[in-house]
Amino acid sequence: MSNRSKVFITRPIPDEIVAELRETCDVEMWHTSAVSAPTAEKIGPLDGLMTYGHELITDEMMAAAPDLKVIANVGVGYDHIDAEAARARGIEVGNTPGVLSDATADMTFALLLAAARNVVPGNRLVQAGDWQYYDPNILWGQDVHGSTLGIVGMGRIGHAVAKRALGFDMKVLYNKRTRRPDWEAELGIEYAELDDLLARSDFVTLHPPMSDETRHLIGTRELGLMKSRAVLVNIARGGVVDHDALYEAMRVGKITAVALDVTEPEPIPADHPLLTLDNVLVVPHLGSATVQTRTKMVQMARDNLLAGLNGRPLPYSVFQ
Ligand code: 8YV
Repeated sequence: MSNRSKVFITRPIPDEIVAELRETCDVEMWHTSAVSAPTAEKIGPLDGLMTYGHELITDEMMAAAPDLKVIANVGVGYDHIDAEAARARGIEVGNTPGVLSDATADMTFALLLAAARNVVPGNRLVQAGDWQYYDPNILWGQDVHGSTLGIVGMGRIGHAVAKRALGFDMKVLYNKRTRRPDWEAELGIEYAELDDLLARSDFVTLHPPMSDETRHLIGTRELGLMKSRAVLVNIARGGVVDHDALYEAMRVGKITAVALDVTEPEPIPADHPLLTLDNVLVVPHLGSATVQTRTKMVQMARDNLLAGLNGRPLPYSVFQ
């Protein structure tokens, strides 16, 4: 009987890392865009699983996999994995914290600036051949510099966003379950209760982890508290914002613009009502999508996977 570990990778990763894993493991990797969600049947024979994407990994699937030692997630958020069930079954779960904070903060600012300054509608207009003469009265946006930014969910990514905001001379408010007086001192940022933050901010960016507590954190009531000129950016998880409430708010122009890196569900259906609105910008979950960052994330996941398969502590365990 072979003592090579059986490993499954849910999305393509760079060839050199697959080759490295193949030195000691039998590796199967989904290659096409027509991937289906992992099933108990698929996971059943595995020793190790690398998740790249957000398909659910349930207790039922783990129950079917008596030899599964490790789930190595490519990404920091692991709400799609039932980690408590994994822990109870003695399965290690690893993620990739820290390495993607700066890329995700960069993308937060890309979305914030694009939404504030009509980058996408402007491009659409030009591409449509509708730029016939210079019109000084179209597509006025909102000043970013000197405005107030409210950061909801102040972890590593929120911290990186705050640092960028200071370069734009923004006043920064933040909301987090546990206050960070050290970050307040370091960055000159101010703690605010959520309602207060929403009422005072010109820009609100969302970064909390997905949980029962943060599901639909932003709904009709919260959108109602925001300034009419406000811009909202969600780069956390789609479920943090109630999309029905958001559609209604954006339809009536309750706030100026929203930019979503994440949606519920993902992908957002092409006929989703939100996509009919000009003040809604949606990109396909690109927060950490840079050559440098995604490469490092996959390397970290590889390190977690190999450690778990070899009975060593994971370098980046979600249980630490
Ligand atoms: C990844 C993310 O793109 O890290 C996360 O939580 O959502 C993204 O950076 C994703 O997890 C890749 O699977």
